[in-house]
Amino acid sequence: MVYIEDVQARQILDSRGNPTLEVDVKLSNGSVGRAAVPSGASTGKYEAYELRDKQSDFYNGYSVSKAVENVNIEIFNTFSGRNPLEQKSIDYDLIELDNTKNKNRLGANAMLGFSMAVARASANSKGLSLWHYLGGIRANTLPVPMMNIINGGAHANNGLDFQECMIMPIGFSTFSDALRAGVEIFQNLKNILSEKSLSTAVGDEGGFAPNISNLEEALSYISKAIEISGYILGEEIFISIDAAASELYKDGYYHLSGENKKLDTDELLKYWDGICKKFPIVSIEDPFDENDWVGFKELTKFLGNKLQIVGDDLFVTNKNRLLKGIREKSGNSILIKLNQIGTLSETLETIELAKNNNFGVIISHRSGETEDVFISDLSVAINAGQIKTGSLSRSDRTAKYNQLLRIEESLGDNAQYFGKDFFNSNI
Ligand code: 2PG
Ligand code: MG
Repeated sequence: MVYIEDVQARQILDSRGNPTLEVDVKLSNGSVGRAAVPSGASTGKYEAYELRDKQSDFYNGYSVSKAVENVNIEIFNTFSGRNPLEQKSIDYDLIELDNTKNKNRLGANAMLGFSMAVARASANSKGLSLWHYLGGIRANTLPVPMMNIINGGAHANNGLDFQECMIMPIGFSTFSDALRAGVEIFQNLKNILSEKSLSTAVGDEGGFAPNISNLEEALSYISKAIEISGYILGEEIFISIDAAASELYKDGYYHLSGENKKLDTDELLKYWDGICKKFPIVSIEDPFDENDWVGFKELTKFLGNKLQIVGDDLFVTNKNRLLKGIREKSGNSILIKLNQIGTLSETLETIELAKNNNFGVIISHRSGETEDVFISDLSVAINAGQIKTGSLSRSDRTAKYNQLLRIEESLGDNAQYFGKDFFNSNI
C-alpha cells in the first residue's frame, strides 16, 4: 500500500502579497502533491475560519505560521502512514481532529492545504491528471467562464458599489473560442476606457477598475466592447454580476453610495429587475445580504426562471445552508469555494447536493489567489459547467484559464464546452 510519508507546509505569498499556506504531501512511492490556499476579501460571515497569527508587527498580522505549524506537527503526526486514496476518511478524521464547529483550532486554511495536497499526491501516484483522478471517465465538460472585466466594491478603490461585472461567452462551441472572445473584448474595453481618459489599471481580479460609480455606465462600456469586438450581446456573450451585497448592507438598507441610493430589500429587487430589462444579464450573485433569505427568495420567485441567482456569502459552500436555500427556494445556484468550507470532501458533498437539486454550480477562485490551478481541474472533474476565475490579466487568474486550455487539449474529441447547455440547466 502506498502511504503518506511526509507532509511539509510553508508560508508563501498570495496575489495581494499576503502570506498563505502551501502544502506538500509526499508518498512512500515518491509521488508528491502540492497545493496552495487562496484567501478572500469580501468574505462571508459564515465561512470556515482562516487562521492568521494576528501579530501586528509581522506581515501586518497576516502571517500564517501557526497554521503552517499545525500542518507540520499535528496533521503530519496524525496522518503519516495513511493511505492517501482514502480522501473522504482522511478529511473526516481531519474534521474530528480539529474538533471545532468552524475549523478554528487547526484553521480551515491549514486543513484545506493538506486536503488538496493529498488529492494531488494521489493523482500523481496514479499517474493521472487531477481532473481525471477526481472525475474519472465521465469528466469531459469545459466550463463557461464568468470573466470579471470591471472590478468594483471591495476589490477596487473606485466608486462602483457592486463588486464584479462579468462577461460569459456562452454562444461558442469550444472553450478556446470562448476564451479568445473574452480576451478580445477585454482588450477592446481597455481602448474604450482609455479614450474616455479612464484608468486602465486593474483591480484584485485583473479586471479594470475605472473610477466610475454607476453600474449601468460600467455595463454600457462592456456592451460597447462586445460590439466592437464583433460579437453579439445576448446571443454569444451574456452578462453576469456579483453584487456582493453583504458589503453594502447596514441597518436594514443597502447603501449604494456610488449611485447615491439607499434601498430596502424590495427596492433593490426592483433595481435588479430594471437592470435586467436593460442588459442581457443571466446571473446575479449575492444580490442581497448573506442573512436576507427573504430577498433571495423573492428574487428567485420573480426572476428565477430566466436568471441564475447565485448564493456565495449566502451558502458559503456549506451543505446545511444550501439545504435551507433549497427548501426555501432562496436562490437557484451556488458558488463553490473550497476554502469557505475547508476540505475537499465537504466541497464535493455540497456540489453533489446542489446538482441533485438542480442548482447551478460555479467553481470559484478567491480574490487573493496563487498560481495553484486546482479549481480548473475541479470544474472539469465534476462537470460543473461554469467557473469564475477573474479577468484576462494577472498570472494568478490566467493560470486557471491556461490549465483549462491544457485540459481541453488532452480531452481531445471528448471535450464538451458547456456553452448553450447553460440555458438547459437550472434556469
Ligand atoms: C466573491 C469572491 C471572488 P472574495 O465574492 O465571489 O470573486 O471574492 O474572494 O473577495 O470573497
Ligand atoms: Mg461573491
